[in-house]
Parts: sequence; C-alpha cells; structure tokens
Amino acid sequence: TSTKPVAVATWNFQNATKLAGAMLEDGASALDAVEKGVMVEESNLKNTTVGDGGAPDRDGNVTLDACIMSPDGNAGSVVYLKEIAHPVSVARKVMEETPHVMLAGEGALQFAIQQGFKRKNLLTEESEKAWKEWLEHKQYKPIINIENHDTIGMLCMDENGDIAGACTTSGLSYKMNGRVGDSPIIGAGLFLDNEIGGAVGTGMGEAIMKSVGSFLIVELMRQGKNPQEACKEAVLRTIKQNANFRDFQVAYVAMNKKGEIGSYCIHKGFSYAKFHNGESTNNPSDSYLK
Ligand code: SD4
Repeated sequence: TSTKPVAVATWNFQNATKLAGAMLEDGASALDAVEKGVMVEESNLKNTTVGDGGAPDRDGNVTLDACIMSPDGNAGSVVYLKEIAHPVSVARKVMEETPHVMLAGEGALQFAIQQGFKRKNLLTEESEKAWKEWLEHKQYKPIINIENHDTIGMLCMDENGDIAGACTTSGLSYKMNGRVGDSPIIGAGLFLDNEIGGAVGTGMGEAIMKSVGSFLIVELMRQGKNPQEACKEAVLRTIKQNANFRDFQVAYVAMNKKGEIGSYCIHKGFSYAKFHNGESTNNPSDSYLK
C-alpha cells in the first residue's frame, strides 16, 4: 500500500489527524489539511496549551504563537497574538497576503482584524481560575507532560506526495509577559523541505530554539538518517547543551519524503497521532529517559 496520504501530529491529537487525514483522502492539499487539522485543537477548550482556552501568561494575557509552511517552502507566522482563536489561519494569511514571514503582537492583531478575523476573549472561566490559583504560589516550574494535552505540531503529506506543516500553541503556561517560544519560529518548532521531509517539536521551547531543532532534523534526514534517527540526534544535541535536561521535556516528530514517521523525546510519556489508510493510531515515542 502507498504511504500517502498521511497526517501526523504531536501528542494524542487524533481528532486533529482524523480530520486532516480524511481531508487528504478526499484529495485536499497538504496545506489545507494541516491548517484545518491543527484548528481542531485551537478550538478545543479542554486543551489549555493551544488557542481558545489556552493558559495565560503570569499577568493574565493569553498570547498565541503559530506558524505554517507550504510545500513550496513558503512560510507564515504570528507571535504574541491576542484575542484571535485561530492563529494558524492568521499565519497562513501572513504567508499568502503579505511580503513578510512573521508578524508580532499589536501589528499581528491589526492585520488579523483587517483580514476579517473576529476578536474574542480567549481566557475561559477555567483558565482564569487555574491562573488565579497559580498566582497564590507563583512557582514557575514547567510541567513535563501535561496529560497529553499540549502544543500541536502537525505534518501532512497529500496524494501528490507534497508536505505541509503547522504548529500552534499558547506557549508555556504562566510564562513571562512577552515571552515567545519555538512554535512560531521557522526552523525551531517547525521546518520542512518538500524534497526531504518535515519535523515538528513540542516541549520546552527555549531548548528547541537554542538548537534550531526542526531544521536540524530535516538536515539530518537530508544526510541520510531516517526520521527516528534524526529526531534522536536532535534530542541528544539538546541533552548535551542543557545540564538541566531532566527538568523539562523536548519531543520531536518527523516525516520523510517516503511518508516514514519517526519520533524521539527526553522523557517517557510523549506520543504522536497518525492517520493513514483510514486508520487512526496513537504511537508512543521512544525516549532518552526510560
Ligand atoms: C513553547 N513549545 O512555547 C511550546 C510549548 C509546548 O509543551 O510545546 N509545551 O515553548
């Protein structure tokens, strides 16, 4: 059987991969499927690390980061975007409607409104309550695996064999105001080269940014590593670079041009969702710490 089309996503986000996978099987482009796929989690109020219902920063602001890449190598990104429930769609507009790759903060919001996106309060009753409870102790300790609800990074390969990717998040819960993570940074949270493959990352964005993880993985696949080996090498690089690597999670999923998937992470507990040939699966990732 053919390996394409196929959709994969970080964590057990099978609702996202099922939707994207079904679209791909109906002949949708990888770009359309990947955007609609991650939007499932942006809308999911129970997911407190993506989109609507995402945890705020220390000061109570919900600020979203997202990016998207198309098979032609084009990219769009938004950082520190407030009050817009689907940052990935704004990122796609940045890619398609502007001469730029990345828009931040107030300018990104202005652009979104011009493009017809509606403002919305993204702080839910639950996320406000959790933030207020956090304020009582103000301990800033990133949690390693948040019950499999986390940043969504997704890669799709369509029937033509073309690859697109997207990544969207509210970032680390109770981050400093102004903090931007890896997820909207092309090369860090997401990278692809349609001739080689793609990679997405989740976990401690600071560590992913410092090693330009997704770009590294695609380049390692270019040199002949399979997706699993490439993800492992990128995680080993992070381990070498950060003496405190036991205190945080970094996880990657990669896909090569053959539609082969691989993943690797620091801590046990990460998995990736996959939809292929009408079948939806959750796949535990190999980890450095067992
Ligand atoms: C960030 N990588 O902002 C994102 C958050 C994440 O698990 O993936 N959390 O650093």
